[in-house]
Amino acid sequence: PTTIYLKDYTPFGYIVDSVHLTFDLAPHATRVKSRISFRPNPEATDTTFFLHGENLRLIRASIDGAEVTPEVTGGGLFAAAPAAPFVWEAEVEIDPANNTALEGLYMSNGMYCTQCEAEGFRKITYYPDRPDVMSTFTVRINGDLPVLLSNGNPTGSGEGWAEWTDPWPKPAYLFALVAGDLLAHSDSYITRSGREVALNLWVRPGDEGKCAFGMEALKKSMKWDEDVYGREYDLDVFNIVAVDDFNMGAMENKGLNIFNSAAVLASPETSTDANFERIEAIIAHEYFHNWTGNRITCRDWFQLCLKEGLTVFRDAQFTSDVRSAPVERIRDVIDLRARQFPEDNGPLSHPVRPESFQEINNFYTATVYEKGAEVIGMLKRLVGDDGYAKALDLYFDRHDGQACTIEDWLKVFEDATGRDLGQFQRWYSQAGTPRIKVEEAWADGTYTLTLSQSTPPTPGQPQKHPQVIPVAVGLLGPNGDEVRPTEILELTEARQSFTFQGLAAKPVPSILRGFSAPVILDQDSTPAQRAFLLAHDTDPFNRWEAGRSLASDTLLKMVTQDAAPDADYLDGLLAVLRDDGLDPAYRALMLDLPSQSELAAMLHDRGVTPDPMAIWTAVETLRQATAQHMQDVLPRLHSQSQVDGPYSPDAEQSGKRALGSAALALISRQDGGAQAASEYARADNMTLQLSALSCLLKAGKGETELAAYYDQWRDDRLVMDKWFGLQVALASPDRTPQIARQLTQHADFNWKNPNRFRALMGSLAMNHAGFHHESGASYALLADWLIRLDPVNPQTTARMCSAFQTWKRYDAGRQAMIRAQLERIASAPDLSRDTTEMISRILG
Ligand code: B3K
Ligand code: ZN
Repeated sequence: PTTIYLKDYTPFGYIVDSVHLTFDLAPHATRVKSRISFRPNPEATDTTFFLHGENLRLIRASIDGAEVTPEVTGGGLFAAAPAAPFVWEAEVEIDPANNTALEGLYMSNGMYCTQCEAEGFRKITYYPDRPDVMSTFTVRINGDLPVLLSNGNPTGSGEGWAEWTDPWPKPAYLFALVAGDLLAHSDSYITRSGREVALNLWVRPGDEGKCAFGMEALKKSMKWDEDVYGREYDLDVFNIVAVDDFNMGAMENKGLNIFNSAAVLASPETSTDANFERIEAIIAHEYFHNWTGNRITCRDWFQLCLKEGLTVFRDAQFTSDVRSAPVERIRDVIDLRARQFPEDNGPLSHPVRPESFQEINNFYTATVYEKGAEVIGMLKRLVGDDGYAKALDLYFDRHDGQACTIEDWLKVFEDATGRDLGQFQRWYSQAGTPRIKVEEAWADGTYTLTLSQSTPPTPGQPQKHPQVIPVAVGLLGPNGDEVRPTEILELTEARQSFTFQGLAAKPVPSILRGFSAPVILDQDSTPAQRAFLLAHDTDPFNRWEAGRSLASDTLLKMVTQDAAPDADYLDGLLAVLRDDGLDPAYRALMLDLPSQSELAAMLHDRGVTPDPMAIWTAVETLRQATAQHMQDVLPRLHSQSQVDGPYSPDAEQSGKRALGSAALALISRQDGGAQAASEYARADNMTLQLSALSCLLKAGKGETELAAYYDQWRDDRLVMDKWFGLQVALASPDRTPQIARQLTQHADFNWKNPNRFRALMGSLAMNHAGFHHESGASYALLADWLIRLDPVNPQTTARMCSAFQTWKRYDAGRQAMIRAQLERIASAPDLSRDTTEMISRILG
C-alpha cells in the first residue's frame, strides 16, 4: 500500500466551477451522469487531469461534448484536458445493493443513502475527490421512491424525481443523497435574522415516536450557535435522516445530516439517559459542523483536527451550557483517559495532525477528535475568553468559503491576540502524552512548585521537545480554605519553578484544576493529602480527581502489595455521598472507579506487568468493601432514582437516576440482587430497566429477566444491541469467551450491521479480564470475526483492531497469543488496506 505524506501536498491543477449530477436509481445498476465545469488553476504547477474513481463502470466520457477515452486505473482515470475552461461529462454505473462497505452510495433496509467522508465520493462518480476542491452542486434524482433528498435547497420535484441545489461551495465529501420510504418529523426554526428554516427528521415507518428529542436538540443547537458563536444557519431547509447501517455516529453533509439511528432515535422506553445525552451532543456536533467543517473546511485530510477538534470542543461547550459543566468535564476526561491515552501511549500513537497515512479512515481517532479538542481548550485558557472570541470572529471572517490548515488556524489567534504560538504548534506535531512531575518546597512564607515535563518517545518520534502547558493551580490552607484562587501557570521549559509568597502556612496545592491540559500528573501526595482535597477542594474537577486518585492508589496497592482497601478512600467517599448539597450526578461520578484497563496502564507505567485477573479481583474486593462501608446511606441514595413526575432525560433527573443506579449496584452486592429483581419488574424506562438488569447479571442472576427482555424487545434493533452488549460486557471473566461465542451463534447476531457487531465485539474488548482470558480464547474469537468482516466492511473491521493496541503491556504468554492472532489476521487473503495498515502499526 502507498503512504501519503503531508509534506507532499500540492494543489489540484483545476478549479471546479459547478457540478451537475443526475442519478437514475436502481439497486444493482444505478446510473450517475455528471456534468462538471473545470478551468485551469492559476496557482497550480501540476496540470495532470486525474479524477478519482473506484468500483465504477465507465459508460462514456466527454470533454466539451467530444467523446474521450480516458486511461482508467485502479484508483481513477487520466484524460487530456484543455488549457482553458472546459466541461467534463461522464456516465457511470454502480451497484449500491452490493455495497456492504457502507461507503459511497449503498442500501440499508431498502433505502438508498451515502457516506462520502473521507474518500467515498469516488465510489459514486469520477471526480477530484479531495477537500480543497470546492464547488456548488445541482443534483437531480430519478427514482421510484416517495422521498428523494440531497444537499441544499429543493428546486423542483415531480412524480419520481426531485432536484436539489446547494448554493454553498463544498468539497465532495459533504455530498449526500437519500432515497426511500421515509416519514418526516417536521418543525421549523426562525433564525436570528428572521429567516424561517424547515426542519425534518426522516425515519423509517415505525420510528416516528423516537424523533421528538432529536428535533429539540437540533433547535437548541441552532440557537446556541447563534448566541455563543454568532453563527446562523444558511439554507431554507435542514434535513436529518436516520439509517440503521452506518459505520460511525453521524455525518455532517451540507443541509442533509445522515445519522446512525443509534445516534438520533430516542424514547424513554427504549433509550437510557446516557443515550439521550449522547444523542443531544452528536446532533449539536453535526449541526456545528455547518460552520466549522462545511463553510470552512480542511485543505487536506492531515488537517482533519481543524474541523473535528474544534467541533468536538464546541459540542462540549454546548453540553456544559445546557447541562452541568463540572459533570461534562469529568465525563470528557474519563473518556479521554479511556480512549485517547491508550492510543497516545501505544503503537498507534500519532500527532493531533498526523504527517502520513495509508488509509485516512484509520485517522478518525480519539487523538484527532478528543485531544484535538483539548488542544483548543488549552489555547482558550492561554489567550483568555476574549482573545478566543476575537480569534474565532477573525477565523470566520477571514476563511469563510476556504479549505484551511492548522497554520491558518493558529495565525488567526496570533493576529487577534498578538501572542506567539510557535511553541504551542508542537501540540499539533508532537505525539504522546506529556508527564508532569511535581516537586514542592516551603520556606519563610514562600511556597515553590517545581514542575518538570517529559514526553516518552512514540513511533517515529524518539525525541520530544518541551511544550507549552497551561497548568491551573490553586492553593488551600491547612483549614481547607482557599488561600490562592486558580491561576494558570505556563510551563514552557523542561523544568520550571513557580513561587507563591506571603503565605501563613504551608499550603496544599490543587494542581491541574479543571484538567487544564491533557497530561499525566505525577505527584507524590499521601493518601491524607488526597483525602484533604477530596474534602475541601473548591475546584469540582480536582475534588473528583482527588477521590479518583485515592481509588487508584488503593487499587494498585491491593494488586501489588495485597493491601486492604484504604480507609481514607472509604471515609472520604462516604462523606461526599452524605453531602446532599452536592449534585447527584457528581456524587454518582465519585462512585465510579478507574477502569481495569486504566489500572493496567498505571501498573505498566510503574514497571509492573499487569495481571488482568488480579486487577479484576482488586476491583471486586474494593466494590464489596465500598458496599459494606456505605451500607447505611445506600437505601436513601437509591430512593433518589424514583423521581416525581413523568420521565425526562434532563440533567437533573438523569443525575438522580445515575446516583440511584450506582447505589443499587452496591446494594446488589449485599442482597444478591433481590432488590434489583423487583426494580426490574417495575422499571418503566430503559435507564432503570437496564440498570436493574446489569445488577442482576453482575450478581450471576438475571436469566429470567434476559429472556423477558428478549421477548419484549426482539423487534427493536437498538434495544437488542444493548441485550447483546450487556451480556458480554458483564460476563464474569471465566465465562466471557464462552458467552461471547454463544451470542455470535444467536439468530439475531446480524454481524453485517455495524451496531450489532460493535455491541458484541466492542463489549468483548471492553471486558478487560474476560478479553484477556488466560486461554487466549477471546483473542481468537475477535480475530475470527475480524477476518470474516474485513472483506465485507473494512472500516468497521479496522476500527475494532484497536482492541489489540495495548498488547505490549501484558505478560509474555499473552503477548505471544495476541501476536499470533495479529499475524493470522495480517495473512488473511486480500486483507483490506484499512486493516492491513492497522495491524502493521499495532505489530510495530
Ligand atoms: N465527519 C464525520 C466522520 C466521518 C468518518 C469517516 N470515516 C462525523 C463527524 O465527525 O462529525
Ligand atoms: Zn465531526
